[in-house]
Amino acid sequence: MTIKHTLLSAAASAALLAAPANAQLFGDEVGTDYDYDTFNTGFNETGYYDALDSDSDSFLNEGEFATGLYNDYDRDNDRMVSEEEFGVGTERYRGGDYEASFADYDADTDGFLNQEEFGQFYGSDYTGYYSDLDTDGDAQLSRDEYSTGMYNAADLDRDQVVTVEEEGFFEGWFDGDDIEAEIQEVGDVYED
Ligand SMILES: [Ca+2]
Ligand SMILES: [Ca+2]
Ligand SMILES: [Ca+2]
Ligand SMILES: [Ca+2]
Repeated sequence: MTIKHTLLSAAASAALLAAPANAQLFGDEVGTDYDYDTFNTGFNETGYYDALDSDSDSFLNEGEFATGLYNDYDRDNDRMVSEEEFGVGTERYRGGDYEASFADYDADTDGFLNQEEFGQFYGSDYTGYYSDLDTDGDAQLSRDEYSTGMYNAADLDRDQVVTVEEEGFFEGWFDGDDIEAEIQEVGDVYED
């Protein structure tokens, strides 16, 4: 997968800037399409990235990224990834055609992936995803690399606009839950 952010044409940006300021993605009521810059400004105000950056060095190392991924897969916040959550998360990040077998990673066959089991899955299926997001290749995700990567992941049709429908990618991200507390509870998932 190639992750590359292309700037919108000036005309398209101007049209988007003229759109209503109300934003569904970041909590208001009226749906709004997002170009990258508008998204990025709103995203940085949410504190989401800072919550993932648990050692506060302003980068996401691979462990911090994996913990955030686990937290996102775990839709119902019971700190376990069910088979259904596994399917939803994998389709969201990797697309509907991506093949990954839950049973391969549920080592104790209790029907859930805990952090250690998910870490095995991460190590086998996501390290390349992380390096794709790391566009400058320094083995760290900067704030911009992360927000660009997530924006592009949400932009399913790759038209450089995240429409209200495509915003479903971020469902549950900015719902007012204490993401920092969630991340602490998840703890370590993967160490490279
Ligand atoms: Ca960090
Ligand atoms: Ca769960
Ligand atoms: Ca980087
Ligand atoms: Ca799109």
